[in-house]
Parts: sequence; C-alpha cells; structure tokens
Amino acid sequence: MIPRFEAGSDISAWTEAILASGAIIVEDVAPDACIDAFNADLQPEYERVGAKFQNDFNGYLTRRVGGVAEHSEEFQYLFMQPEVLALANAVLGPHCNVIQVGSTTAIEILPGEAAQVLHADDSIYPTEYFPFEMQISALWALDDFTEENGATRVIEGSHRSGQHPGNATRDSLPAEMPRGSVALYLGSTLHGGGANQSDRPRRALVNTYTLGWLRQEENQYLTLPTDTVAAQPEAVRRLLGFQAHGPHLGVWPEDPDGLWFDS
Ligand SMILES: O=C(O)CCC(=O)C(=O)O
Repeated sequence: MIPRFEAGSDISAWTEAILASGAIIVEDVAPDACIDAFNADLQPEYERVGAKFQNDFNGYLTRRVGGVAEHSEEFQYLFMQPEVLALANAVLGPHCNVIQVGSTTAIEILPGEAAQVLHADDSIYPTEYFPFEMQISALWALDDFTEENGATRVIEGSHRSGQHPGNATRDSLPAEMPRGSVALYLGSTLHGGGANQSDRPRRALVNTYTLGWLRQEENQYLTLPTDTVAAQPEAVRRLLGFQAHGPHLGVWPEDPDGLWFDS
C-alpha cells in the first residue's frame, strides 16, 4: 500500500516513508476553490496546445500543457505549497545548495486512453553516476483519482531498482486519492498514468523539483515570457530557476535582480 498522510502532519514521517517506499500520498491539501480556478484556467490551453505532446509515450488521448506558471495564478499555490517544498528540500537539499523546478505539466487523460508505460522520471539524467535521488515529483489530483479513471500507477519500492520495470518486484498500485490531494514520488520510482476507463477526463498537475545544479527538463528561460517571470514573487522566480547555483554556476553578469550570484 502507498503510505498516506494527512496535510499538516509530521514532514519527517513523510520523508522517512518516501525514502522507504518511493512514493506517498498526502490527502486533501489544496482547497476546492484553487482546483476549480486552476482547471478553468487550463481548459482553453488543453484545447489550444494540448495535442502538441501526443506521442507513443504520452499517449494520443492525453492532452498536456507545459510552462504552467504562465497559464494560471493558482499555479503559485500548487508550486510553492510549503509542505511539498519541505519534503523536496529534505530529500534533495543534502545534495545541492538550492533546489529548482524541473518541469511543470498539466495532464488531462481522456476517456479511452491506455495505461502509460511505467517509467522513472529521472531517466533523463545519468543517474548511474550519482548514488542519491536527483528529483522528486509532486502530482496534484485535479479530479478525484480512481483506478477506473486513470489514477497514476506506482510500483511501491521500485526506487533505485535500476529503472527497468523488470527489476521491480511488486505490481503497480493506483494512487487513488480525492481531488486536491498530492502524490509525491522519487525521480527513480517507477510509475505511469493509468488507463482511463471512465467517461470523463482525469486531470492532474505534475511539478518536478530537481537538484539546483542540473539542467532543467523544461527550459524555463525560453518557455516563460520575461513579463510572466518578472511578475512572480522572488521565491517563485528562484524556484523556477531564475537564480545561480552557488557563486559560479549559471551566473548572469548583469545581475539585474540580485539573484544571479551566490544563491
Ligand atoms: O498522468 C499521470 O498520471 C502520470 C504521467 C507521468 O508519469 C509522466 O508523463 O511522466
């Protein structure tokens, strides 16, 4: 069973559980009003660009929208949720000066979509060189997640298993959870979108957080318009990657906002 927690409970217990199981669920974190507004903001974007990422891996009945900071003011809440950040910092913080976002993706799995191939998100990095976790994902349920409607499937205990489903010893489990809950899983944990056998879409937002010295999966500098970035509070800009890592990596000599030397 995927370990489950209530919002507001002890983060050190979450950290221990995610490091042991590879994934946890925290129930009922985001308020209804936030989810309603976020879904309403994203709907036109699914229509406009959602099909752009359709391929064998993402599926052809799944619509995705990237660069989510640009599309909804509610993003800030979901991106900066303090308990999620505390967990991300607890897992990744020992291996970097600062963490940063890897990608921000809204995902709508439409009825009839097949299950996604199980995978580890950190396979984009040469993880074999590093004996620690490089990223963590926070997948927000924007609808009630059920096995029938395509709840994300997770192989508990598959983290650091060599990233091949054949190396995992257990079956995948659906991360069933009420909307507003968040599934948190390590970059090395095998997981994938479930098959949607219901008659309604299943929506999610997945934000990945990575070590601050890695290249970001989604290039925020090109994805986000300058005005969008400038309008964010400093903590959001920093987490989006608009800062240096320590005194030497990613510096910007002009340093217009004081974020580019010595994070
Ligand atoms: O939509 C989901 O439930 C998971 C999607 C996912 O794991 C991915 O595309 O990396």
